[in-house]
Amino acid sequence: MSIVVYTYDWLPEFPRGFVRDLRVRWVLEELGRPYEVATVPLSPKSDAHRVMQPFGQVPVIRDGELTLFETGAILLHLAEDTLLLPSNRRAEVTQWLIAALNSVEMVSGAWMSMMLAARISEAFGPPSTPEAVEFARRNMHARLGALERRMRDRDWIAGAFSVADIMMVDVLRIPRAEAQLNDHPALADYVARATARPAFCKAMADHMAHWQAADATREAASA
Ligand SMILES: N[C@@H](CCC(=O)N[C@@H](CS)C(=O)NCC(=O)O)C(=O)O
Repeated sequence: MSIVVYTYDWLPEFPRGFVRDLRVRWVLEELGRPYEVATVPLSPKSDAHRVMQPFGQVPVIRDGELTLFETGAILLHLAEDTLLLPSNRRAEVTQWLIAALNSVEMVSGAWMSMMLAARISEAFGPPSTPEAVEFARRNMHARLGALERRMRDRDWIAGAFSVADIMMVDVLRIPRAEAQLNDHPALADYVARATARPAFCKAMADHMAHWQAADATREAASA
């Protein structure tokens, strides 16, 4: 039975390409597993959505009888018993997948939300909070520096390419898009290497096509 990946029915331009259904699509492409995409309304959030994802977020997957949210749990579930989570490297790969979420994304996410707050306040007032953004940025770079040192002498984070690389690289894509990897060349190369993979390219093309189709549906509805 094919897996169903839930994402939003539509989103404005700026988060497209970074919505976390991308990491789920990427794993499925790496594994060559077919999947369907279903949508939940962005606004207002529906009760049916909150039953599947208590925080009203995406992605969610349905795999047979199982409904699962949290991309960490989804990636581990999908990678189980595959080359993306081999039993002889299971502990190490899991360690790095969790490091992506809990040590890197935790600080890059905090920095990102301050950046967004500062950008919004620049546009609409009250005054922005540059010191707070700078504090979060330094915090993130301390973590990125440690990761940079590890990636200087290896291609992938935990031995051969694994589900931990999918998680880590997807977390690093936002700092890279905001030019935060310019002083971390090993990390920039790592992201470039991973995102050159055919599975990533296919996942990204399908992810963006979804948003283009959503624009067309919206335009047709408002015509
Ligand atoms: N920890 C969650 C985070 C999910 C998340 O932040 N989803 C975003 C899209 S990438 C979302 O739905 N944001 C809208 C909201 O929080 O209302 C995971 O990894 O699945």
